[in-house]
Amino acid sequence: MSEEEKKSASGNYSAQNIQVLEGLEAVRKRPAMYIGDVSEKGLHHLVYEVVDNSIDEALAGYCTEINVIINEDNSITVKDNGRGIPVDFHAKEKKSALEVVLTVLHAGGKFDKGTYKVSGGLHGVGVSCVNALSIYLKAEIYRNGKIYVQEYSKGKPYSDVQIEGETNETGTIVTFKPDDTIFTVLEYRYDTLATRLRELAFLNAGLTLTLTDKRNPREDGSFRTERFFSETGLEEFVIYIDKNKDSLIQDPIHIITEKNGVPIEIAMTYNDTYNENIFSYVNNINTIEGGTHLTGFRRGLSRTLKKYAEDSKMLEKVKVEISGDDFREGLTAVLSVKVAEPQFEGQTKTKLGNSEVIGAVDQAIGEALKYYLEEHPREAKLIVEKVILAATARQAARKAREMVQRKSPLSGAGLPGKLADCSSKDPEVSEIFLVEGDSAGGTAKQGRNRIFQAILPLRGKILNVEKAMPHKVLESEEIKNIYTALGVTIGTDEDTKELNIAKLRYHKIILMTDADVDGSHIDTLILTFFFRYMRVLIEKGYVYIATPPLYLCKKGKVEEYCYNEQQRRNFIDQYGDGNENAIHTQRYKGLGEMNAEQLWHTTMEPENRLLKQVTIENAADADIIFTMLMGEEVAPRREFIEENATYANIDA
Ligand code: 0RA
Repeated sequence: MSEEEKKSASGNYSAQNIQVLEGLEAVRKRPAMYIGDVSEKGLHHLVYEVVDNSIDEALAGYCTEINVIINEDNSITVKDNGRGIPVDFHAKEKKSALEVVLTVLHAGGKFDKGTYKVSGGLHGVGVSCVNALSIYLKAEIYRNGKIYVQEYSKGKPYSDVQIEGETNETGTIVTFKPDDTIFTVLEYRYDTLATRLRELAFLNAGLTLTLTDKRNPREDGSFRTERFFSETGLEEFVIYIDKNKDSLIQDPIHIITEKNGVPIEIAMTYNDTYNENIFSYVNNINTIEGGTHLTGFRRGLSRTLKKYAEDSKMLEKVKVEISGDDFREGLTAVLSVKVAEPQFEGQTKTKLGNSEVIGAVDQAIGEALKYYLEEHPREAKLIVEKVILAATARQAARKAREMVQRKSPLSGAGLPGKLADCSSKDPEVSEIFLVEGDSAGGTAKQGRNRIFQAILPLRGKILNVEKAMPHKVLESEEIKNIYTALGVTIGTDEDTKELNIAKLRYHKIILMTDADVDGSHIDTLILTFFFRYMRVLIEKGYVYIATPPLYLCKKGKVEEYCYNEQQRRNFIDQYGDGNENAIHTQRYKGLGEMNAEQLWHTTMEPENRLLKQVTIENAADADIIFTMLMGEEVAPRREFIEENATYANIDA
C-alpha cells in the first residue's frame, strides 16, 4: 500500500490526497454553467455552496454549529466549528491544502475519501467556484492552535497563508463578496436564505444553523437574527408543513434506517385534504423532479398498505379498484436519502437516477411501515379507510369525466365557447389571458393582438380546490373551461400528468384581474388550482400575473401610468414639486375602467406591460401558504394576510 493509500484508508487527511482537476478561469468565463445563473438564484447559490462544505463537516461528525451572516455590504460570512480546512503543504501543487480547496474545482470534499461525503450543492462545484466569482474572499482557519488567514480576489490569492494569531478553538470562517461584474443581482434576500437554512436544520437533526442580517440594525443596535435547530429532524419538518392542517394520526410515522449502504430517513402523516405532498431530498438537495428514491417510496407504500388492508380483511366489501394514487391522498411526507455517487438527471438535474436506490427505499419503507401498522391498529384503520374513500371518489370522478366527454364530443378542438382564441398555433409564442369578469373580458378581446393573444373570461371566483373533492374540481364549469382552453386534460394517474403538458396550447398563461382584494383572491384561487392540479405549469415558468396600472397621473400635457405608490410619488415629485394637488390623478379601481386601447397599452402590450412570473421557490413553503390561504382555518389566514403582501414565497 502506498503512503497515500494508507492515509486514505485510515481516514487521516493528507494533502497528497488532493487531485488537481480544473482551473478557475473557466468558471469566470461561463459562470452560469457552474452555478445555474448569475441573477438572484446564482447569487444565493454561492451561500449554499459554502454552507454545504460546513454541512459535510457536520455529517462527518465534527461540526455542531454553522453561522451565516449577511454583512452590511451584502458580503456573506459563513462560520463553522468544525476541524478547520487543512492548511498543510500540498507537494504536487506546491501550495497549501487550503489554497487547493479554494482554487481547484471539485477539490473540496472529493479528496477526503475516508470520510463519508455526500453533501455538496446542487451543482456540487465547491467553494473554489465561489472564490472565482467573488471580488473578495477571506478564509480564516482555526486549527493546530493557530489562526491562519488567506485573502483572494476573483480566485487569485493576495499572498500565501498567513498566521495571524493563536487560538484554542477550531473551525472555518469564509467571507466573500460576489463580483458585481458577474452578478446582475447583488442584494441577498433574508427570507430566501432563512428558508434554506430552516430546511437544512430539519434535514440534519441536531445541527444548529443561525442567520444574522447586519444590513439594517434596529433602533437599539441589534440585528435581525434567527436560530434553526431541529431535535427530531424530518418528523418536525412534516409537522411544520402540515401545521395548518388536521392530521388523521396523532404523530407522524418516522423512519430512520440504512439499506445497502444507503442512509434513508422518512417522515409521513395523513391529513384530511385530498392532496399528495411528498418532498424528497438526496444529499440535502430537494429533488423536485423526483427519481428512483421516490419510486421506491411509492412502491413500498402501496404494496405495504395494500397487503395490510387485504390481510385485515378491510377490502372484502370494497368493489372499486385501488390505484397507487389512492394510497397517497392526504399524504404529507418527506423523504431524505444520502447517496455516495448520485446521478442527477432531468431538465433541472434534480431527478435521482441511481437504480439501486429503488429497492433500498422500497424495502426500508416496507419493513418499517408493516411494523408501524401492526403496532398501531387504530391509526392503520384510519389510513386504510381514507385510502378506500379516495378510491371510491376516484371511481366517481372517472364516471363523471366519461359522462362529460360523451356529452361534448371533441368537435374541432373542443374548445370552450367563451374562449377568444389566437390565430397562432405555436404554443411558444401564444399567450392566454384569464380575465376576471365578462366585461373586462370583452374589453381585452377588443384590445388584444389576436395573432398571439387569446382571451378567456372567467365568471368571478372559481371553485376553491383546497376544499373540494377531486371529482368536484374536474366537474366545475369554470375549471373545465380553463383546462380545455389550455389544451390539457387533468389526468389522475402519473403518466397523464407528464404527457399532458405536451398538448399545452400556450406557454404564457396570464392572470389578469382587478388590482383589489377580490382580484387577488381570484389570482390565489387560480394559482391554488394550478399548484394542486397542474404544478408543472408553474414549475416550467408558464404562469404569469398581469399588473394593470393603479393610477394615471397628469400634469399639463405629461401623462404617466403608475403601477405602484412609489411611481406615483416620483411623478408628484418630478412634475408637481412634491405637491400632490398640482397633479391630476385618475385612480383605476378595476380593469373595467380602462377602454380597450388603454388596457392593451398598459397591461397587455409586450413592450410596456409588467408581467410577474409565478415561481415556486420552495414547494414546502408554497404548500403551507396555499393551505393557509385557502383552507378552513381562518385565524392563520388573517394573520398571514395582515403580515405579508399577497404572495410571500410564491414570488409572484
Ligand atoms: C477535509 C479534511 C478536514 C477538514 C475539512 C475537509 C473541512 C472542510 C471545510 C469546509 C468548510 N468547513 C470545513 N471544515 C473542515 C480535516 C481532516 C483532519 O483534521 O484530519
